[in-house]
Amino acid sequence: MATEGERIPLILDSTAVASLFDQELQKAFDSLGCFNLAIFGKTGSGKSTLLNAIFAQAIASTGIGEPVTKGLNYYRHPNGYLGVYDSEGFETGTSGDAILAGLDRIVGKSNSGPMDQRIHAAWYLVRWSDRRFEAAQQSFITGIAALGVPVIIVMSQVPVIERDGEFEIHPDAVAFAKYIESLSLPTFGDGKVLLTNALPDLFSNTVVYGLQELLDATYEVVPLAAQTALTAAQGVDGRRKKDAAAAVIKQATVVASGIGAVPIPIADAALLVPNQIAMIARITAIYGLPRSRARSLSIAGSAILTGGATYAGRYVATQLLRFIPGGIVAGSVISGTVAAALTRAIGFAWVKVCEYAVTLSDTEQESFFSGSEVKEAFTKYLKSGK
Ligand SMILES: Nc1nc2c(ncn2[C@@H]2O[C@H](COP(=O)(O)OP(=O)(O)OP(=O)(O)O)[C@@H](O)[C@H]2O)c(=O)[nH]1
Ligand SMILES: [Mg+2]
Repeated sequence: MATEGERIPLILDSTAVASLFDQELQKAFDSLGCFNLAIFGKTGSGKSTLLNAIFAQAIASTGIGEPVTKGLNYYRHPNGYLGVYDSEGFETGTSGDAILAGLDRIVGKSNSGPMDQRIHAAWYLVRWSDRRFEAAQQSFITGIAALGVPVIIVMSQVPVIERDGEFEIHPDAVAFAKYIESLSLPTFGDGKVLLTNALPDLFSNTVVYGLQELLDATYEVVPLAAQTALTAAQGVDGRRKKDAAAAVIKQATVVASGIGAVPIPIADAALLVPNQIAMIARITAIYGLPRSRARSLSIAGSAILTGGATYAGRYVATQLLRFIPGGIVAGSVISGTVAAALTRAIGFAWVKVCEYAVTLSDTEQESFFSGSEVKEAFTKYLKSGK
């Protein structure tokens, strides 16, 4: 980041910009840390399905998995911000005891280590149609809670029908949840049961339900240090991503107004670029983009950076400033205010690009970022955002 009086090399050539972006993206992912979730529930209860719905990406198929203890695999997302302990094929009883013993070791070890190695939360899934909640399940949940890991009880695959904006939840599921709640287990909300359905079912009119509530509950139990990573990893709550991005933009505008405190000639608008690239990289990371690490190069190499931030630097002189009050200052210089406004405009245009990109499938996303589409979208948002 530049301070007054410091000389910054002008980096307008595409290779330098691309490699700077790559470094900044790596830094951005690193500074997010990692949110670690443990997920339990009998085989078929819907663990993998729920994970895919909340994190909007198949963690088990994209992440690198390794068995950490008997009955428990650990997957780390390639972008680094999400770790999942998945108890695939889990049954209660002796295998539950073995997992608890293993967890005890993991938790004991990680609690003395860095924050991003701890287990920050556990979801325990009960499939509504099981209609039975065994003593072994109860003692397993109590066991995890006793390790100091906050547990959230989730009822899964609950049939929910939406009619005129009202949700009809299967009454048997409600009654089953009430029963479990009456046990007042040592979990989130004193044994509260969150009802969810992670897959829409056209045949029975069942809609996706309860994901936002589960996410909100998770934020409540997760330490602040892991919340930024959770914001990047989750794919349900766009508001939280946008707020995090807005905070990044705010910081970057402060830096930009510092750079412009000594008014800079329009031709030197590129002085603002390194700061803008860092901002764009941090926003990109908050949106969990690119979904696969292998794709970061195609983003960096894409026209957005050479044609994006630097382009905007030049664009400033011709178009954008006309729409910013006091934009063209006597002698064609950019003031601190204008530098800030420009950086802000770039930040929010990039947020829109990211908001759009996360709605795309993996293949669509890849072609979006590697073609000219991304640049066109960015330019469009930049012009419409003034
Ligand atoms: N309708 C509906 N079906 C679901 C839901 N969750 C899971 N299923 C279905 O239930 C089956 C099992 O789901 P999984 O997510 O694989 O279950 P799991 O807990 O990961 O199972 P294991 O990995 O074997 O322990 C799949 O056929 C899913 O499509 C849900 O919320 N709604
Ligand atoms: Mg599974």
